[in-house]
Amino acid sequence: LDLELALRDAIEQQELSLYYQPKVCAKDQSPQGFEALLRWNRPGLGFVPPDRFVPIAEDCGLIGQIGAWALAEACRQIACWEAAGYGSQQVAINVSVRQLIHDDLAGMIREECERHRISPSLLEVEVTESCVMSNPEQTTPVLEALKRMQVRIAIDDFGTGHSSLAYLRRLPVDIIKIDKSFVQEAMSDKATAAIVKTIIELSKTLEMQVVAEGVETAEQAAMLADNGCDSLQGYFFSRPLPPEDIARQWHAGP
Ligand code: G
Ligand code: G
Ligand code: MN
Ligand code: NA
Repeated sequence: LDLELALRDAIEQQELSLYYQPKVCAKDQSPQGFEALLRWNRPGLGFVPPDRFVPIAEDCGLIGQIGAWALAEACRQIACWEAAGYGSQQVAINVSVRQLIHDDLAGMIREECERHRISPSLLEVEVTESCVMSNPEQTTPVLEALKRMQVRIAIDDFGTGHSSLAYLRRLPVDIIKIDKSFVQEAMSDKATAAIVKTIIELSKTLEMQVVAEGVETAEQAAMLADNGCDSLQGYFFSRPLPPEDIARQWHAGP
């Protein structure tokens, strides 16, 4: 409850920020875009992990406000990097099921992209399988509306939720993100390695891009590239960083 009150304040006091984690091409490790991740820095107390405050925000109805802020901030950042001569960068945002069902996400994205004069095709929306499958009748039309606007759709944490493969085929999904738990176990466990290969093959069959999350070692990166994974993300390449550090370490100068 304390945290809920503090979180209400955090929005007004501008204590929230976005960090960005690079995604690289598996073949040549060239940068391909970024995932935006919420950070809450409480004055004098340090960072509260999103695993703690996002569920609270979802339960108490603050996630709409926070999600709207994150979307606007990501669009502002894309425009800012473009203006600085860093080119058009692809940015993924994480979206909760409430935002998908109760907010006019497509309308909000259209508005923010117009405001900042950026192409909606630079945005990627990450949703979990459980989020989509919990209410396919309501979530599917939203995803289809986003798709028509050329927003890219990624299924996050793939393999951990209740997925329906039959349903996945009919969703307008562009990208599958292999959950980091599989990536981390694949080197020591044959069955998990087989799951990773199967997800990669599935994504090829469905003509989707496949991204591996949680890549922490060169061995994992090599195994994933050898098996045809398209993109890699994880601490081996970079932790999530504030935008100043991204500009310094990841954007080639103008
Ligand atoms: O940043 P970190 O890797 O600790 O993120 C932990 C969790 O918080 C992840 O599951 C991530 O999807 C979620 N998360 C991070 N940023 C956002 C956001 O902007 N919106 C929502 N809904 N979830 C987020
Ligand atoms: O659920 P989602 O995939 O949106 O969240 C990504 C989470 O994974 C974030 O909390 C991010 O900080 C974390 N993360 C990103 N790369 C790595 C990694 O290489 N190892 C581990 N353990 N966590 C990672
Ligand atoms: Mn994510
Ligand atoms: Na994930």
